[in-house]
Amino acid sequence: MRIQNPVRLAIASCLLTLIPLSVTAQFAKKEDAFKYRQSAFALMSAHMGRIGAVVKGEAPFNAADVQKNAAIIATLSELPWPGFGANTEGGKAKPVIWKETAKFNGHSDKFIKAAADLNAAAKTGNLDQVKKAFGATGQACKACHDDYRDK
Ligand code: ASC
Repeated sequence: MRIQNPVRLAIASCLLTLIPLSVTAQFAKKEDAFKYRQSAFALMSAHMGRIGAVVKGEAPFNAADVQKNAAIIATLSELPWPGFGANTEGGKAKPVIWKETAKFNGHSDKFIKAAADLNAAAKTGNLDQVKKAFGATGQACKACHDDYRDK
């Protein structure tokens, strides 16, 4: 096998980053959209849980670990939304999402902002700031679940 030319590899990886998220998030079947968005939420929940244990005093405060978890949540916070495109009604999502898109997008924007704030708070290494931002992020999760997720 021929050794890859590193310049070609670099060009290829640059081109890949130019593929917009909207292209990578097209789904052949609506079940694929359910799986995609639910996977993103499940991962966020796991990483919220890790910070939550610290906030509740059930786990020791390790600033570097909290930073890693917050950075992951901030990245994941952007992912589910292209999974709520046209013709993807169903799963645990209430049909009203597709009737009040602007309101739903308002919730997702607020959540993305809260997750970015949590990421910034984690970088300070200050537990009180983490607690405050974690509470706000949890509220943003809950606000959307109350209106838009089936129990
Ligand atoms: C979490 C998680 C949620 C939200 C919600 C906040 O960590 O998994 O679904 O926060 O419980 O009220």
